Amino acid sequence: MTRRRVVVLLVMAGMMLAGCGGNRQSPKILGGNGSESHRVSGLWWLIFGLAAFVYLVVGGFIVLAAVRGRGTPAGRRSRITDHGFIWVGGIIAPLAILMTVAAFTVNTTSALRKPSSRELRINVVGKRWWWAVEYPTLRVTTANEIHVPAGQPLEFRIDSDNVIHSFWVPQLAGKMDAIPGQHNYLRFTATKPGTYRGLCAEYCGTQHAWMEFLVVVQTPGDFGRWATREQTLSNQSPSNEQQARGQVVFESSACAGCHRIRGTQAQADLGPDLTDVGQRTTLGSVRIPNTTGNLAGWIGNSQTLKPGNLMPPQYLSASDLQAVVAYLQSLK
Ligand code: HEC
Ligand SMILES: [Cu+2]
Repeated sequence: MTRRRVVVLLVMAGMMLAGCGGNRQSPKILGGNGSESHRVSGLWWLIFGLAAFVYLVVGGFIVLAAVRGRGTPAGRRSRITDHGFIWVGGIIAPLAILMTVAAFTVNTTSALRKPSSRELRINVVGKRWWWAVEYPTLRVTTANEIHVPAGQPLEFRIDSDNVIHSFWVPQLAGKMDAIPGQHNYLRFTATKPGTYRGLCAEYCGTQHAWMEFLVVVQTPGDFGRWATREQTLSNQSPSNEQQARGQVVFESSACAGCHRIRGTQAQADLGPDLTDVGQRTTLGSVRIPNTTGNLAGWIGNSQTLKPGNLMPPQYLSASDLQAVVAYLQSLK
């Protein structure tokens, strides 16, 4: 191999490996913090191991052939050994390896889809470009940030009311398409508390790249407290004058035509449910952190942050905007 070829190969390997490790925030495919991803990465390593083995053996023969050269002209004896070699190397070994892979794949696939009686059902709907989240048994609705208890089997029912999206949390489970007019189910158990990033894995329009979400895996106790808090939010009333004014502005302006805040006049579903927006850590499907400045900026003109999204700029006076921000922040 010439020196230039070696350099080119090294650069290419470096580029391929650059995708691994590093940024802790990025979703990892072989994370294995959910029952499903654990099984999938187990299968992945098995296939990788077998493939690497085959690669080394074949590579070894190629090296051997190159080193040995043609040698003496082929006689009768070597032809007979070639025969056995083709039977074993060309038919028996590939068959055994492929059948092993097939058996483990079928086994893994059926284990992934097995329903359990203790499941927590979560309905997720892919919107343009955000995720609506509902816990039918808990009577809780939220958006973009999905809280789940560790250790309990989860059943996600995935839908879309527009184009096809795909729900993917690499560290917890495989992808599941969100298809209009069809319920798809994704079952897994998250094992380790933490916040995991999810994303839309099917191109769905201009803001596809900003259609992310978070899965917040909590201990069962923390999750129970979160759910109880969510259930009481609709009985909450503003605790000061500014927040009360914010609520009036919200209910009497365009906001109420697109958003729902349980327990108020705002009961629309075009935008995310804002009943608990004060406890969310991000806005706009993980576009920006949920801070006072970002919240005001989003309401004023979210088009600069997420061009083409379905929320038009809102023209509020400075004091109305402040009041709405204070009101929304109190919803937690
Ligand atoms: C025409 C419909 C529409 C109107 C009017 C509207 N919104 Fe929205 N809003 C949306 C949509 C759609 C999104 C989601 C955008 C995305 O992430 O792609 C959104 C997102 C938001 C978010 C971020 C929520 C989250 O968790 O990501 C906030 C906060 C918000 N709107 C507040 C308001 C306020 C306050 C008003 C009124 C001043 C308002 N909206 C008016 C449609 C609307
Ligand atoms: Cu999408």
